Amino acid sequence: MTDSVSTTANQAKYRADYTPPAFLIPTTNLEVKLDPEQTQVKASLVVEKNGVHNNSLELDAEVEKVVQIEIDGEGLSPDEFVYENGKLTINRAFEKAQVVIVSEINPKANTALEGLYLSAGAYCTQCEAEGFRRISPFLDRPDVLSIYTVTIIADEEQYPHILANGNLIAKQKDHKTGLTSVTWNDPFPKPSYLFAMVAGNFDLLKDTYTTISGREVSLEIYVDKGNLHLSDHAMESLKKSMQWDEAKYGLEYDLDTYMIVAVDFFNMGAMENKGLNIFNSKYVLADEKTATDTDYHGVESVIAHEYFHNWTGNRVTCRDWFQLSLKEGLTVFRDQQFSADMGNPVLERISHARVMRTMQFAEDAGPMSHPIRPDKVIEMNNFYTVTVYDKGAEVIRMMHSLLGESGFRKGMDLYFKRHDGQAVTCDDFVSAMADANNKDLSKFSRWYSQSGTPELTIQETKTGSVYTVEFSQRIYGRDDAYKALTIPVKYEVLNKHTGQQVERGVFVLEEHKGKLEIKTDQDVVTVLFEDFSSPVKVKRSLPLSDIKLIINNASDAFCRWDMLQTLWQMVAKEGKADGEAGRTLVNCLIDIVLKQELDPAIRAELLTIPSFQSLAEAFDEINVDAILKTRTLIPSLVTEQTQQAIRNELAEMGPVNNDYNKENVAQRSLKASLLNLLSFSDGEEVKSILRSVYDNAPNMTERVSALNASLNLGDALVQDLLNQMHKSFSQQPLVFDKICQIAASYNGDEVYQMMEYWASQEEFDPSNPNRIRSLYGAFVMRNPAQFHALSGKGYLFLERLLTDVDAKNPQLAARLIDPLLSYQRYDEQRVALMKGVLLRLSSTELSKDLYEKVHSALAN
Ligand code: B3K
Ligand code: ZN
Repeated sequence: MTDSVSTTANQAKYRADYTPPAFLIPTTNLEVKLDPEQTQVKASLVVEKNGVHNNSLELDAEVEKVVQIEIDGEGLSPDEFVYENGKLTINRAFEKAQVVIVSEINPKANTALEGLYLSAGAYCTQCEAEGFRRISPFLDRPDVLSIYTVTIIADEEQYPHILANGNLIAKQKDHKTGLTSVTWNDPFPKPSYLFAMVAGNFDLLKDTYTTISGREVSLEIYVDKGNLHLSDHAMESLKKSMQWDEAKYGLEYDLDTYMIVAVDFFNMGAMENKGLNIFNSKYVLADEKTATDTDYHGVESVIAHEYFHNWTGNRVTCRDWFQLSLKEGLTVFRDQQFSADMGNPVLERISHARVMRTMQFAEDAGPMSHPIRPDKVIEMNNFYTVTVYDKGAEVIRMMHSLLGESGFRKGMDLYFKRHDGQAVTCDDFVSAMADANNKDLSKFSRWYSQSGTPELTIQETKTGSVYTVEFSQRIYGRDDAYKALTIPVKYEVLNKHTGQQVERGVFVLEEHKGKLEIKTDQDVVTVLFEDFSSPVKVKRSLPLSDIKLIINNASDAFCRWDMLQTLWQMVAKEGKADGEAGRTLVNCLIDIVLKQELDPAIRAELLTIPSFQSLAEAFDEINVDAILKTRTLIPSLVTEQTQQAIRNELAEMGPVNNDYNKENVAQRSLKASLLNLLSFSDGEEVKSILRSVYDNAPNMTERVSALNASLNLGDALVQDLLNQMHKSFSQQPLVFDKICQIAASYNGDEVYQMMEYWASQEEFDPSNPNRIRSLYGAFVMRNPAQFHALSGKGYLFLERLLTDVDAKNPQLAARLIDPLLSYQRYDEQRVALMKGVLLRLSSTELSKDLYEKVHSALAN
């Protein structure tokens, strides 16, 4: 009847403007007749007024066409409703009614991969945050919970697996049309963002899990035909997650079936739809031939994350999208705890600290900086950020530190007791934690409302037998507005000469300034922020001798690693490797290369060269050349003196046994670090070592290690090994992605030809986000030498890419632009170049997603 005029204004929404929904939808019946270009969706909704008012029913709607509307069985005339600007407004008054809306959508044309779309021939959905409105007009907001019954009609021969949330309740074939209709019911009321449906032809891996109370749950993983052998690790991870959540939090799964569908076209990692998770195949498929240890870890932690959402997110959900961290920060914290229990807790903390310091601190210092609970949003999809997720998880972790393991658990229990089945706020979560522990967390909750990274200045003094550590917190440039945050500082005091422990504890800083006083006659130094106990920047000038002492003696391996990073940053800032800091760093690294008795997992981390971004963190104005230079000079100097030792050790190690377990992973990662160091000593011999590691590698982890190391030895070797990999793994998209990623990281000018070459291969489908991220995402994120080249070529490359991608897939484009947003932190020439790109982009027609980022970058 009416065509939509789909112009969505770039208007901001504010957290402070929240009002409860004017109507509720307790039940939703959907009938979906699948067709690639004309899918028909009939929604039969029970709609009732919420409170006393005379408002019209205004539904969110971004469907192709609204075909028909009925209220209590009576069709509406065209003047009784308006469909424009993303809203379907129904102008007929009622208290409670059966509202039927028939609409039409086009899954094939859906390149944004939001709503219902086709992924390599299979129908699938992605509704979070606001994608359901692209399937059917609805109150598409997380505080409207509804019980869904969904009937999908399709040709069963073409789509043997027809799935939706909950339990299968009916299936029948219409012999006239030849079509099958399948009906699912989800007994748990849920918001529309958790709706999902899938129809496709898959291989199915089935297993069962008996819950702690003895209920048998059917576990089903659906993968593309031919990939069944790649799904075992995902199934094991799922069972471990279910067991862990019962043991750790007393949380049991609640439906009879848990389904996971792996699809190739997906904008992010995975989605926790109730009972029917949809996953990017990258986080499901793995075997040792094609996946690295990092991939195995990724599968295990993403499976866990989505599973944990069943309670933190689905059973208790968010009142509005500003509260996203309620479910994401908490669920990331839970998946971090899980991964630490499954693997190595220190490595986990190192990786969280890396994410925080490189990505989150940068975001929080840039134009898109926001508190973990944002106040203003234009496009919600732009707020699935490292701030909401990872800083959110750090805030939960600090609560855990303050309340202790059992206090935290008491808080979680009370949270579920109070709020199961509800849509709530971050304040509700903090209140449950506070009430369960009789603690006042009102000051602590400032972490939810204040953005930016606190800077802690540390000063140590010794008077008589009192050793004092003074802390003062601030955010540069925000002195008036900055409210003191609660900052737990886990510390250890060491004897300056012997490295022996004098004391260990937790100091909680609650005001702008605070003092930790220790009575001791010894000469001491403190190790601060053990286990990365708070997400803050530390400003402290320690003599090199103390730094060395901490690297060698701190009880917490995280802090040993951390001090070494500080040393790297000092060298980068000095801009030379032969200064005092440079010499100390080289000596420390040499020691570590030679100290074979150290724990291999930690040794591997200590020998990893910090990323460009993590060294950049040390600069107010990022010195690109100094960072690039430091990242090659230091390892070259280390290798100059340890080459033979490294070669010997590598020869002794040989290929590592294939199984994915802690010990093997540690050995492989040590091997990767050693190979990488070795690659800084030039020469044919090193090339042939890398070649032989590649050729003899029993698994993908070792192949990728050899390839990454080859990046330092010229494009010929890289290309050669990449071609070899391509030949052995043709038509395997996830391996192809690794090839793209490595090629795009090559730091010479040849990278452009290399990218062109790989983009011209049959496997490179530019409409698949995984391909774009692997090739071009790697270029902008992992190739600082070329991306930041002074010619401006890297920036122009990104500009063209963004224009291209934004027209088809705004969410993807909005992720790729991130490195440009920090443009103000670079030198004058680069600022001008990057700003030029942003200005030109701002004068073109942009998606809401890019619009928000480009305009906030330019407004600052
Ligand atoms: N909740 C989803 C993310 C949705 C992103 C929408 N743009 C996955 C997760 O965090 O588990
Ligand atoms: Zn999540």
